[in-house]
Amino acid sequence: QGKEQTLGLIKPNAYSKRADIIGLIKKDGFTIAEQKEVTLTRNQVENFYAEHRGKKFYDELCTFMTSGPTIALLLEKADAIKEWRRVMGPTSVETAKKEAPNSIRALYGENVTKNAAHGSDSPESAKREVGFFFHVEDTYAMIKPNAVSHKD
Ligand code: DAT
Ligand code: MG
Repeated sequence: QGKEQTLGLIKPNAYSKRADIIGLIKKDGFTIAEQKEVTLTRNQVENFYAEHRGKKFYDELCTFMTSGPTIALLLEKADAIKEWRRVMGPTSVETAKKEAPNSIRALYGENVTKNAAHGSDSPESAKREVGFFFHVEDTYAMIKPNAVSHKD
């Protein structure tokens, strides 16, 4: 069976637990093909989470995501997109603690905003989100702090 790729993020509230979380990821059989640490700018987060623009939690989400370093992971495994969302657990930490007590969000999340991890939700979003953090030279230079943006 062919391996699939997905984007995983360790969000700023869980940065201090990154070693534990990366340990769980490896124990669950993922290959970490690429890894980088980045403190996202407001503009980068607003682009990354553009699908949520206009929702009532959008501003709080964007503020949180710029509050400290994020670890971006290019994860590989058979059925990686679904598998990674299973390992992360539900978006709501409350629900995660009830329904998936060993999940990353149950173990390391604080609330629905500071929920420790991100994972792509479809092959289309995985392609976009992997491209956002990796293979920057092939897409828009949105992450590399010194790169020239095509939009300037
Ligand atoms: P997921 O991260 O599980 O894919 P999502 O795409 O619906 O969930 O939302 C993106 C992030 O936005 C989520 O990880 C945390 C935040 N968020 C979602 N719903 C929220 C809510 N009702 N209140 C506060 N933050 C929310
Ligand atoms: Mg989502």
